[in-house]
Amino acid sequence: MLSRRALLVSTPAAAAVRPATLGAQTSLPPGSGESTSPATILQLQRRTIEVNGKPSSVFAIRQPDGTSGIITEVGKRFRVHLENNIDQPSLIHWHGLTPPWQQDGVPGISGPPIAPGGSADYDFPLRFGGTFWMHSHQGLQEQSLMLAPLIIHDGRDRPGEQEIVLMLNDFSFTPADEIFAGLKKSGNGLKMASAAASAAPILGMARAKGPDLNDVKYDAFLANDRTLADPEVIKVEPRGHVLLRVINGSSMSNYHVDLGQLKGELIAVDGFRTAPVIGSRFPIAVAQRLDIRLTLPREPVAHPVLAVLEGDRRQTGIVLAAGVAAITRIPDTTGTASPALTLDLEHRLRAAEPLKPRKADRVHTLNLTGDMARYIWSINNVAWNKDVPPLPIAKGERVELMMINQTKMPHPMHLHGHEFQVVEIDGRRFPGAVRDTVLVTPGRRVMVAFDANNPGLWAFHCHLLYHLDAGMFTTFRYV
Ligand SMILES: [Cu+2]
Repeated sequence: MLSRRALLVSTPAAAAVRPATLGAQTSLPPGSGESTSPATILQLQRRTIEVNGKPSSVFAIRQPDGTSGIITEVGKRFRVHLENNIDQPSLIHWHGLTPPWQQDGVPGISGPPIAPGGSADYDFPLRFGGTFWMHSHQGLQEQSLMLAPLIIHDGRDRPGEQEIVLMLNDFSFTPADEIFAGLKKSGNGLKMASAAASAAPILGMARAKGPDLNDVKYDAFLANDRTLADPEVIKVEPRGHVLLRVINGSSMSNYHVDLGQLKGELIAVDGFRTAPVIGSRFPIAVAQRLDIRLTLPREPVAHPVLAVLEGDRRQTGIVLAAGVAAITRIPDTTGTASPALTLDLEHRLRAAEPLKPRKADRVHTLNLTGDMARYIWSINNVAWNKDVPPLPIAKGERVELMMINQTKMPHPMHLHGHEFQVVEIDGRRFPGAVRDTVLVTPGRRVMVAFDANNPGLWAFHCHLLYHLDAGMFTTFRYV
């Protein structure tokens, strides 16, 4: 008999909310979970942060010693005991990892949420290293910072290199459910009405009138929980080497990371290595990560590392202080608005370890659709509900997903449980980046390929939190 240790949710209340689709939770293969290293304890907590001089109650995912999230190593097992210490159900998704499907942390798909006071255990091998993160997939908790870094060290870490994690978040004093209600009531409806547009946008319109960005107006943008009024200042060495791990943990906001005078070497996206790209400005969509290697100049200077909201002047960031350097106040708006994110970098990225070339066994066309006036977001005009059947694929197949954005908003599309490779943009084939979240900008067509090597029921969705909640979500299933 297999042991039943895949995901043990320890409260009866939680067990009552099992997902119907694939039945009860199953087990890990025999022999797994035999590691003798103790599980890392992670606790879902409430905490108070101060934003713009005002206190705000938000969430945290922390170890008992206060460490946010997890730093571990490739080759080790991901052994975690997750305790829900908040007063509402929750479940955490290990974004970018490839666990057995029952441990993927999507309520109603992978398993039930953990009831208040309950806990769950996770145990699976870490197949690859890189910059990942974890976040709640329950309701709108992610907006209240129920998220943390998940860093897996591997051979890319150079000796003597200083590692800096930069977590980006959008922040509002308005509760997330009120934000969502506001979007449904008036948000995009007004914008669309004023543009005299129909509720069924077409490709040509999306291109002709320009994108529709930032449908939530945030009170602040955070870099490691702080704004530029009081940014985190990190000591670095003149001539020192830094590996900057940028995580866009925002609910709705895409940015350009701006290194100012510094030139960085982008070496990985979403944890997966790419051929290096040198630059001082890199786009990062919601849920994506960038690994950027920096070499600091010899002069003692303070180097701001900023993230500028797309299509907007607002920014956030941290300061790298090399030696004894004067630190001047950085305004939270730039002089000129940042452009919308494009697919230019995506076109240029080349995977360091691409998928083996192979013809697709199956292609799914996924039209990204929406009714902006009613704030309903959908895939192939179907807004997710529990009766939507999973898309079929079969074990061992090479699957290609053709995503066609028929809306005026950009959608960062995320596949759970598998890494994919970007293989085509607007009909042009190329061996692009391996990653787990790709931005599909308005009117564009992006194709990704993946190998169906992790059977189960898997989520695929737009990572903009309110689009996801409004229905731009579907599933794949195979055994
Ligand atoms: Cu979306």
